[in-house]
Amino acid sequence: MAARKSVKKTNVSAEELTEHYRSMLLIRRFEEKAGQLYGMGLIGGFCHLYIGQEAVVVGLEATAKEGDKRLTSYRDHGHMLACGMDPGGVMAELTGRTGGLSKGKGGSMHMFSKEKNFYGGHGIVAAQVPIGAGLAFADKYKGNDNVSFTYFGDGASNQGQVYETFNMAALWQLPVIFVIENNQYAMGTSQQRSSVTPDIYTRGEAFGIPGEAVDGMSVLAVKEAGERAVAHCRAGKGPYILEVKTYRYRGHSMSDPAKYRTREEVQKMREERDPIEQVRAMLLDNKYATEDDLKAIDKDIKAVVNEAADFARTSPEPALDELWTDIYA
Ligand SMILES: Cc1ncc(C[n+]2csc(CCOP(=O)(O)OP(=O)(O)O)c2C)c(N)n1
Ligand SMILES: [Mg+2]
Repeated sequence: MAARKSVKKTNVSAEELTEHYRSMLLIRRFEEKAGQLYGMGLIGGFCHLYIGQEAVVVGLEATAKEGDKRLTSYRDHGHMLACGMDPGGVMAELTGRTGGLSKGKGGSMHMFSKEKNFYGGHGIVAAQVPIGAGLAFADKYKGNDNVSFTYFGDGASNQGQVYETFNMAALWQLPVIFVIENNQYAMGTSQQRSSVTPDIYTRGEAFGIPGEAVDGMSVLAVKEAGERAVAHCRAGKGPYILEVKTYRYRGHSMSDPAKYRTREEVQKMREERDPIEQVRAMLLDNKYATEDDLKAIDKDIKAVVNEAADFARTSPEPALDELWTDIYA
């Protein structure tokens, strides 16, 4: 780690900052473990890690209330952990075991939770965007003030169905927050090579949807912007766009050779902008925590993740006749 340059003072409480630290660290350690299990051949199929992007979902979940909906793409483990889904259930789904949240039959990209209002896990790029607006439509129809956090990527933002959804969401003033996680790449294609403007948040202008760009490596900046977006939606003023500028440290998926960017680019981001290190520095600088306190948190989280991994290894594989359950035809 590079030497810290400046002391970061904050008005945020010790409790709140520690909670953000814990939530982000849980995602980081969980994903590192998932990467290891994948390397050991215990996880089959696709596996897209969220490492580097933790501040986005943790900052936004801090603005959510009971009843709000959330859904995202295939890069979904962090979203599930952040809304409180069981780490063991998520990990066991990755290894295809009966204890998994889809009984081991969905895998990394296909998990749901009615209890936590998590509506997937979507493998088709941008497919979740109209669904997110549909969930917002249902809440508006029922007359409550819930919002729908609809996450998608910079690559997905070039899809036609996003603009059809913007039009309808604006027309019907739906309480949907379009969260664009701009991690600068869509598989191996950098945003400069695929998009006419680096500022995706402006793309709602034609529909009268307000939008803003947010520093996605800062959990506090994300939370602050999220509060504005949530207040707008709960007040019945229609949709809102948050383009959260972030970065993924790992490849697009576990099978990505990552030839489209340099190691130095990734290293620079890790050293200078890491969302967890930023909060760690704040906790120490503000004397909210000692190095020992932080070590204890790390130890707790490692225990949770190890327990999840043990469960994912020992939960039985689905029985053969499970092939014929939970299917349409
Ligand atoms: C409709 C469709 N087209 C293409 C693909 C293949 N594909 C999977 S992920 C991806 C890139 C999406 O990038 P982005 O939206 O930036 O999300 P990120 O992976 O960076 O989180 C593509 C093209 C797909 N799954 N679905
Ligand atoms: Mg992307």
